[in-house]
Amino acid sequence: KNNPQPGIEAPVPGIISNNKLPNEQDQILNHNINDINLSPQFNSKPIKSEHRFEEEDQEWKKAMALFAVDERMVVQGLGDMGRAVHLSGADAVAVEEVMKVEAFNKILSDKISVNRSVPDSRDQLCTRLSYSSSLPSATVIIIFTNEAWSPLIRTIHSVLNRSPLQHLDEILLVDDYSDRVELGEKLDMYIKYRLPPGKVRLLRLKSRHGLIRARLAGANEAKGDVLIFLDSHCETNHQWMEPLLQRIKESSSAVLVPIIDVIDDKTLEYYAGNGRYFQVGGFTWSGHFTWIEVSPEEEKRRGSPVAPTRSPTMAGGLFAIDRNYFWKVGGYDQGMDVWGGENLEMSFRVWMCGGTLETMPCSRVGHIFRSFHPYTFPGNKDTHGLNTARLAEVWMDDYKRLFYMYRPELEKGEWGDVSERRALRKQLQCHDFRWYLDNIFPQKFVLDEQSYAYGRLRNNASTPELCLDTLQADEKKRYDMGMYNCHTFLASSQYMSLSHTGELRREEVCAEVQKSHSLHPSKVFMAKCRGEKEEQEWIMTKSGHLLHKSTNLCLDTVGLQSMATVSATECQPVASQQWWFDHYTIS
Ligand code: UD2
Ligand code: MN
Repeated sequence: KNNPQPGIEAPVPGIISNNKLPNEQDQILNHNINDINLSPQFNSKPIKSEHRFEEEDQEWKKAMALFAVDERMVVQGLGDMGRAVHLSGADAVAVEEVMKVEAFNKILSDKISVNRSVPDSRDQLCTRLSYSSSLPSATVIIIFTNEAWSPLIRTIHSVLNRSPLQHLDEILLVDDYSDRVELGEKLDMYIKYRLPPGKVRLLRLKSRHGLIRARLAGANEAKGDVLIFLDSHCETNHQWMEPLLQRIKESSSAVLVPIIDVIDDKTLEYYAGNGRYFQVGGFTWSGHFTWIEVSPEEEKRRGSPVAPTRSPTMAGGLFAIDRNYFWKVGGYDQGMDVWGGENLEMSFRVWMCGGTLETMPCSRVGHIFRSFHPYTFPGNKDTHGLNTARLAEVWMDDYKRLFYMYRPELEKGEWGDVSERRALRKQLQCHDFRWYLDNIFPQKFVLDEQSYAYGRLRNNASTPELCLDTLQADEKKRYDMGMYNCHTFLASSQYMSLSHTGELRREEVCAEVQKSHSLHPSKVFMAKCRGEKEEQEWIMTKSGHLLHKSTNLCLDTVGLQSMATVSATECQPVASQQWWFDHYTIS
């Protein structure tokens, strides 16, 4: 029912102190549901009008009864200042089950006030910045499909509590055809009786649109000068909106993202990080969003750790854009379904067509990163794959070859009609993808361009011929490189490059030799490329040896037990040390 495809991953939240201050201690909740106090924010009930019609009076009573059920669950002070909460007893058992359905701890979320406070996670320098009193107005667009009640309501309250209301035109909720009961009449009543009049509006879509078309529907209705999109499980931080509006006032083609703070899916802790450290957006050739470090060049260019920081891509859910610029630069691709890919599409498009994409370090918003999507994917389609194929066809020029190497099944062309998007690119006279790589993301490794040799790395000491292979390892962790029968086509698991800087590498990981004082051979393992000369440098000799520079050992298949790992050993003129790449860019 739910989609096993993971959502985006959380960024590294900076250094978090293990020695928490007394007021930062985790909370442990083991209570009896009958002795809890009502949270104070619920005590101020709306005033009952004297001349209320009977019908409305009935509705009001019904609403109050419904809200009272939620209010009784709330434990005062729980999770305040974003503190972690650990449930114990029967609750703890139930949590395990709920996490499998909701992908986050709904039981705990329901107990935490929708108005809870969060720690100010900003860099100290942020408090010294000042913002214009005449900022553009903003419409905050929150789309959702079957979102759980309490995170959605908490998102709304956090915006109301921590935004400059004079600049908030309205919060526009877009319900993407939810069927959870509480998101029906109860939500209408909540907006009517619990939220400030005129600030929150709900748009209900008549069919499932998917997040991309849902955002388009919201943008169509919005009246603010600036559109700010949020996911439906966020908590905004102090002064989160001002830096975004200020920057757009200065540059209307700047598309801005806040730093996305992590709200723990289980304890609902709002991680404060260390203020200064944050990551920006990258991508993989397989078409996925990744978090990357701010490059040293960008650190120099921006001048200050709290200045707008250029980001090659964005995660997608949380961003601000001038409303007119949003439409001018092409809105979104209407042909994209449900989830995935639209964030890279917009990132490439904005950069290639004259805009900028920047992280505003003084704007921070927390987000619950869920490990799967707690909603359906109609038709069980791989919408991330199909949407990404659309963007590759429109924006990536020849570089789409690298995407299709990872996703050969998508090359068949079920992505539909992209002619309108290609026309848009032409009409806007955008740069090409090569320009984007050279200028916006120069540190991105292009497997077959920045290499002396690339393709399968073959060794024929045994028959059939073997190729270096990841053996399906999880490339996020350090792993041992193995050998496997060579594939007849160039599969991504066997793709290796010998880079211009001497790395024997894949997209993100580089080969290293395990230092050992005892007997050879030494293990060869793959670890994150560090751009460091010593441990990750290899030399290809005329005789086809691959010599690891710092150990003076050669890549060797000798003594290969199973088809498991490959090793490095003393260099000798033997077949087990002779290697061939499929392609050489030098002779
Ligand atoms: C990330 C983005 C998300 C989106 C996605 C790529 C962040 C924090 N989140 O995934 O916004 O850009 O990458 O596509 O950057 N929704 C609908 N209709 C649907 C499906 C989803 O309205 O058919 C809503 C959903 O309720 C949520 C939002 O879209 O509010 C994003 O969905 P998600 O939270 O499952 O995506 P996430 O955070 O893994
Ligand atoms: Mn999300």
